[in-house]
Amino acid sequence: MFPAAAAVKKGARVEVMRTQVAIVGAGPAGLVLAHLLSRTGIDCVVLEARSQQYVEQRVRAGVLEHPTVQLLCDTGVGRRLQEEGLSHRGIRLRFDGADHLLDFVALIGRSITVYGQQEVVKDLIEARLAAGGPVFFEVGGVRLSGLDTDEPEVAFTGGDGVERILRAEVVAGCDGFHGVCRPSVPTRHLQVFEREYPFAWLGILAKAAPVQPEVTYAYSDRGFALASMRSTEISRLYLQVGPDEALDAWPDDRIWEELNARLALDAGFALNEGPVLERGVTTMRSFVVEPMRYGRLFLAGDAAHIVPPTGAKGMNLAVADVAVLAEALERFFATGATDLLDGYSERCLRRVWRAEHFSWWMTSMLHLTPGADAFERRLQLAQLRYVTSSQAAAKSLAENYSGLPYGS
Ligand code: RFL
Ligand code: PHB
Repeated sequence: MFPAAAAVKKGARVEVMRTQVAIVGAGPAGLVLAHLLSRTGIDCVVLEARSQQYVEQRVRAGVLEHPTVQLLCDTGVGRRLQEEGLSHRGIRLRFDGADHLLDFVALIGRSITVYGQQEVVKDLIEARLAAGGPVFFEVGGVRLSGLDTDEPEVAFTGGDGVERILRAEVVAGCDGFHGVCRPSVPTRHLQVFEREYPFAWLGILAKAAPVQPEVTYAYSDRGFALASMRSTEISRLYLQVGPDEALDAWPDDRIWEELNARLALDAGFALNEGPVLERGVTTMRSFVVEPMRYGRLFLAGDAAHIVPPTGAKGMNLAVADVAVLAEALERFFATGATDLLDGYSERCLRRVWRAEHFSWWMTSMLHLTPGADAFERRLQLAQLRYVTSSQAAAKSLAENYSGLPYGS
């Protein structure tokens, strides 16, 4: 970081700092970007509203695509992921009382890895702090200004109560769907594309050994269920519920009973049950803003787009965005050329829209839409039978799920 200077503003002490890239948000997008930039000697400062402990414990995604795993391993933050991550050959689709394995390795030669998002976050924070890179946790009052100039600024209050101004050449808006970066862009400069779904996911983390060997998506007359895991001892399980579902309505017994009913197999199936360690309800939404840039502000990850979690794409898209952004910034700071920065939004959006389609398609195929008639149900079953019996259709699912190459 460049040396901080002290200035006096309206009687209060304001610390002015300089950096090349101000990164707002220490989720996967912000932390991977900071990691990639630091490796090429680009100075950056990360600002995070929550505490370190909070971001390291926030239970979210679990499936890493092949390109995400490759990027983390190739850039030196994949040691624990390789040791503790569960490498899976594919996924299972469960319907008609039977399991249908989609073996991605056999279909397209690529696997996926189950490794919790908070573990990725922990690994990245550890790497950043070990490299002496600044991360300001528990910041408040983040305000962006000068985005349409060459000297944007981010004002914030540090966790220590000190008012600070961060002067940068570029701001990376990695602050998620509810952050401040996207709303800092004048609305006439952004076009919003959006879908809400008439259901949500109730998710639990349980101290119970997973029974099924792969992540299993179940289509049933009672609604969708998903059986995933975090380790050989910890299960991650989800149930489709109403969009405004109250958690209180779901005592543990009801959750286990409903999961077992939706995951039933003709040959018999029962989950291992155990203490519920964490629970929450997630609403389902598709959302994209175009372009992913305004002046010197570049939006990445959930700040720019949201997918319903059925395709396991959200975190992977966040990593893909910042891989593209890091390459563009590297060129910009090395040569002053803006061509890659100018192409950032378009390049990301091609891949984003492919993932949006895949996530919407998986969601539509697997969930019970309230009020759906027999025609819609027959269409869903026809599609499920097709993707599990046609090599061509199975390959298409495998290619999308395991992750398309960056820039495609
Ligand atoms: P994040 O992770 O939301 O990080 C944004 C960070 O910005 C901070 N922040 C601010 N910091 C400073 N100032 C402000 N004003 C700020 N406002 C916010 C926040 O505290 C936070 O730390 O966004 P990012 O980095 O773009 O990463 C996106 C992913 O987190 C998200 O897409 C995934 O979790 C989505 N997702 C899944 N993605 C996958 O790739 N595979 C999966 O299997 C998968 N499963 C899931 C999911 C998301 C889920 N939920 C809970 C939404 C399953 C679920 C249930
Ligand atoms: C998870 O393990 O949390 C998970 C797996 C697959 C999904 C979403 C979440 O599609």
